[in-house]
Amino acid sequence: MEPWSPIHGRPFAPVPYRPARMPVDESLQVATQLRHRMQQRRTVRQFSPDPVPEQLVLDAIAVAATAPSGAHQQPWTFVLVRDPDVRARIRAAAEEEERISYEGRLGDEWLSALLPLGTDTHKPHLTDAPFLLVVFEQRYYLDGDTQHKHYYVGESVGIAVGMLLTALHLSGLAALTHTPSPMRFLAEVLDRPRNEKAFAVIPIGYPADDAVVPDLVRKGMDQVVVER
Ligand code: IYR
Repeated sequence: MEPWSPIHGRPFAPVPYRPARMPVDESLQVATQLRHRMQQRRTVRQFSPDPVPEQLVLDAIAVAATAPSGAHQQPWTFVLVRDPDVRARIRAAAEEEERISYEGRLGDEWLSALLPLGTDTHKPHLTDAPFLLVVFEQRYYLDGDTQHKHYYVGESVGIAVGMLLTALHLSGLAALTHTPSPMRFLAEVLDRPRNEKAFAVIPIGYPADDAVVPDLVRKGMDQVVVER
């Protein structure tokens, strides 16, 4: 059987990997700081109009694109939407889908799970945040008309988005992971090929001066870690 890789077209040769070993006390310091900084990450829904250097967003995308992926197929596309008209169309379509969702499509159980967060159909951040990033998962690889399977697509793109959110936060930016449902309109508005399916819409910027977030509590370590 021949090795197959859409990007490289050849097997990956084993090359030495010898990162300098970090002294343990330094590791512990870094880990504590990181843990503290990540505790401060919050999903933000009100953005400042203040401009954001595009390089910060590109650097965060570059971090996301280092994520591990099934068979190293890197099944993601990050569409950075600039055009105000396109953003207005995305907002209008998303708000229309959300209207149907909040008016009943979600069902009572889902709606009551959202009540503590206070979300609604109003999505001003889609047009107002300095950047709008739409992440697509590549359901399969498209080579002309030929389709090749991709593996663990949702897991791979989910990990990449997690890394993106971490990078944005550590660079001082705020983001919102928005998943309008259904999201088919995004592939249409952004003219994506048929192998791509929207995964999340991520407005990015600085929090508005008067931004508020729900006073939520994160699970403690004793609730998330089990040792055996
Ligand atoms: N997509 C809707 C509803 C929504 C769903 C979940 I799960 C959330 O954590 C938040 C919102 C919306 O964006 O309002």
